[in-house]
Amino acid sequence: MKIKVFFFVLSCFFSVLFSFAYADDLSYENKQTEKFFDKRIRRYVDVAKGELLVKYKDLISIQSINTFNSQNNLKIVRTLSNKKIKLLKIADESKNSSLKDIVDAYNKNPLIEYAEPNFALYKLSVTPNDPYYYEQWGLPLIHANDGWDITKGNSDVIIAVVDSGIDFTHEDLQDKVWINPIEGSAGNKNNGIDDDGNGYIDDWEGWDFFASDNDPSDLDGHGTHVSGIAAAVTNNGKGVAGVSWNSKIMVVRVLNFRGMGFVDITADGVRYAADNGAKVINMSLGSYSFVDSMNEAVQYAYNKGCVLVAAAGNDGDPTVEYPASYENVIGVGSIGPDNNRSSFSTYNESVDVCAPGGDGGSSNSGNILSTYKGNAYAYSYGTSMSTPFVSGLASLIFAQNSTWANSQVINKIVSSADDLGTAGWDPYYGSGKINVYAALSFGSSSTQESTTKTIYAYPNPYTAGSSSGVVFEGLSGDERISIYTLSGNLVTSTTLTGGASWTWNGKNSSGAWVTRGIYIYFIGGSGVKKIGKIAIID
Ligand SMILES: [Ca+2]
Ligand SMILES: [Ca+2]
Ligand SMILES: [Ca+2]
Ligand SMILES: [Ca+2]
Repeated sequence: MKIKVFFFVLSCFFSVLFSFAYADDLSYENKQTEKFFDKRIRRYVDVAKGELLVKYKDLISIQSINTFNSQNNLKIVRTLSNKKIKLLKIADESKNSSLKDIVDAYNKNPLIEYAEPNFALYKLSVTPNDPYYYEQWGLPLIHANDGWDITKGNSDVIIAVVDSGIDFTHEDLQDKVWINPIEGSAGNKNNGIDDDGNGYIDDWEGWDFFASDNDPSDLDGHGTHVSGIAAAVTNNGKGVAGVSWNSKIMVVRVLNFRGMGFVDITADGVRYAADNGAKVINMSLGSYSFVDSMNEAVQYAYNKGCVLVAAAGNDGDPTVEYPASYENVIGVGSIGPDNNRSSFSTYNESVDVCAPGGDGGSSNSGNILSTYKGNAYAYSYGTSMSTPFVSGLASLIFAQNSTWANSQVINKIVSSADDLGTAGWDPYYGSGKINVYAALSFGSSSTQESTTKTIYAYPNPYTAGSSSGVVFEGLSGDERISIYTLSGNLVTSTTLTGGASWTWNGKNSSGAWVTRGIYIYFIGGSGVKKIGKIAIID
């Protein structure tokens, strides 16, 4: 009994407070809303309860305004900066006035230019409802949540994950798998016929290049983890969020149950992705050797319009890894939650940008949570994890700009990155941390296609000890150049501090002449990745 009395007193108090509030000014912090059916968009929206914005025509008398307002149970509470517009509110809330009827009545009055409810607005930053999203520090770190206001991707943009396959039964991935439209249609799925004539029989959900069959299920877990980072089913109330909510994942299995593969099938896998409609190819894998057949497959896919993204490596030193070091591949380094380079992240000319890859620590919280085989979720770290963040971003840019060339997408990713480390491009962070929001904010503005830099190195072959050395021309003056042996040992390295040319004197970093043979040079810089061979002869 006492409790009821208490509530009665309290409600009286509040009603007094509210009437006072809107009579004086409007209490915006506590303003109530009601639902209003907006005929123009045919849906219910939130509007301020009992409020109306009215624009009066010129030469209307204050008397006629007041008369019409009181006939409709309204009173003026505020004049907007545009003095012709008044905010009106229901004067006596005990009378049952319908906002819809009031709006209609005011719009029919010839003295009134227009009348409309005081529509509510909401902040537009997107927080997906996936329960583990709050563990996914990597997504806000690259401003993915802000970027999702602009686009959440498009199912026409396919990301090929060239990896260990995928867990097709995973609750947070199964709806995202690319289905080959011809092989996947009824009757064609497992009929033993190569219905689309692409050379792979019944490849309706990707291909297993390791086992040469049509079941690229993940026996390792790596490919499932990578796939979830790029494009897990997002905002489904389950598991994790992916960078691209709507892209499809093409499953290309080239790594076995231990996460090991070979370049022959990987090269075929990259070509398969390019030939079957992938726009983005994620390669969270690498080896130390330059392989012509693999490089040719990468360039083939690039020339078909794909954006290729590869992990820089987990050696924590400048050791060169491929495919990240091939030309036209976005090489990705790793950062931890503090924006510092992960200690394991390879630093060299291959690094174009960096993305979250974990701190490599023993506590999970600094590492990357994603989907895992067995319909599970797991933490992992490595530049393998950084790479699909960039692939996801590439797919969002393609979704926003469907006519763009791959070079424009690459340019946008690099040019919108947040610089880290020393100013400008550097071998630790590349051009910086990817920024999804920045990449999409001005995404539709025209972007220059990356100018293909022509850099010459001559004479080549070079006779050791002759003339002045091997001259590199066509440089911008801020690049880093490294010379390696064919087996990957660093001979010498320099970071330019100006000048359009640089000369290698044919000596190693200790000042000794190198022996005859083939050497590989790498040139890295902002939007620049050049690789070439120099022959040293006696
Ligand atoms: Ca086929
Ligand atoms: Ca078939
Ligand atoms: Ca999810
Ligand atoms: Ca930098």
